[in-house]
Amino acid sequence: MHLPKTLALALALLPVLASAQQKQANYDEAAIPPYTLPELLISASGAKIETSDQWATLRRPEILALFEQHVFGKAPAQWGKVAYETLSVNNHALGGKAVRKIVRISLVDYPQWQGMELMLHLPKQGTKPVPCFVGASFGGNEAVTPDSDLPLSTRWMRPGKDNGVEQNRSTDKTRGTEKERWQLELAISEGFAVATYYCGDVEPDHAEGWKTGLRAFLSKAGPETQWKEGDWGAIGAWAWGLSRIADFLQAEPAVDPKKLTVIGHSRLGKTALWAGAQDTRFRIVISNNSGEGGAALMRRNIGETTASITKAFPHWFTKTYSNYSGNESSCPIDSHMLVALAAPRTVYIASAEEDRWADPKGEFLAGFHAQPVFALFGKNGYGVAEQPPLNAPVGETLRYHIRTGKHDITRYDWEQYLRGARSEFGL
Ligand code: GTR
Repeated sequence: MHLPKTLALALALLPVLASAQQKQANYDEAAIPPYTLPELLISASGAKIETSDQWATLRRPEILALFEQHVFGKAPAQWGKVAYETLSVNNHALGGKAVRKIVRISLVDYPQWQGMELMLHLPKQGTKPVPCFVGASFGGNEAVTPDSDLPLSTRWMRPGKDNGVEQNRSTDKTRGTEKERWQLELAISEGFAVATYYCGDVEPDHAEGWKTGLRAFLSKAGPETQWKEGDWGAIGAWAWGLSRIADFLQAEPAVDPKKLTVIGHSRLGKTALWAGAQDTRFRIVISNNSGEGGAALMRRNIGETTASITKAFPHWFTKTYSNYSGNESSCPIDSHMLVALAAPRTVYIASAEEDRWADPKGEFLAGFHAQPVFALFGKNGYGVAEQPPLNAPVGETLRYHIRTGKHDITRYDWEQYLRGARSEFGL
């Protein structure tokens, strides 16, 4: 399908708008207006939360509902029967080190939706079920793997500087363009499986993408749907996709379903946080440079703001979220609460020095201010009161690092995540 000209133009202008917004943003700590974070440990009725039980039964459900209502929207409760179809198995993937399966996950009652193509890389040796990373990718499976034998995805792709996408479609030049971001060989060599899917299989990442995505297909009105305040956005839909992978992995004999880690970078880091908040099967939640709408505190007006994100990417969130543009203090949540929703499971937040747009300090502080909830469970948090120096990871159940370099997910980041996961899973 070709996009209408106006939409194609708007998409072409997005990078220009984004870089203009990034240049004009505030980067001065001293210019952040004073703020007070919403209370984590006082319930809506004013009750003090003093035990892990009170947190789990009273406060956690309240906060989850607030995030649905004000930020990400509420996912539908039902989608009928799910079908799994193995499309291919390659026993010699990654130079013979891995087995790679491609499995289509689709919905029996919603055949209009083409489904999502899960790509699962498994270590070759060993008989014991292995822990598994689960994440969404920016491009098709052919972008993630360094192997060149996969058919190219035929779905809509967002053009990027170096992703080989032409006329919104993958080309042979797209192959392997995300391989640095997905350190498959490293993970496999340490005994981990990695499950990925292209986020655009669930919903193409542009303002009109929902019309050809899961959100429209699950709604009775289809592409005529009028999105109301509180309805789910693209991040909610992408997070739904991650949970469908977790479903599949419950019955995959090569994977230990009790050792799942959800991971994501940037917009897909926001997605990982939201998936981890809702789906407790994810034992570790990794936010890599997730920034505004992810780990960064929204009340810190520095770098990207609620106003800029909801203007550039209105489709990521529920409509209600944009009401807090320039008015963050009236929002009943902030990102420390999103991190706290994962307690007592492990959360790893990572920033990059040059990624000022994502507000590294705000990302650090979200974990810092979530610590009281982890403490209710007897869990140790960062173990430090200040953002640590560059390339010096800290923490236990709450982990953090800031590395040198720009907005990205790198081998260094993966090395730290793997170390965290080994310690969490006692490996
Ligand atoms: C930026 C956006 C960020 C971040 C990033 C990405 O343009 O402003 O919130 O999510 O995209 O996903 O790479």
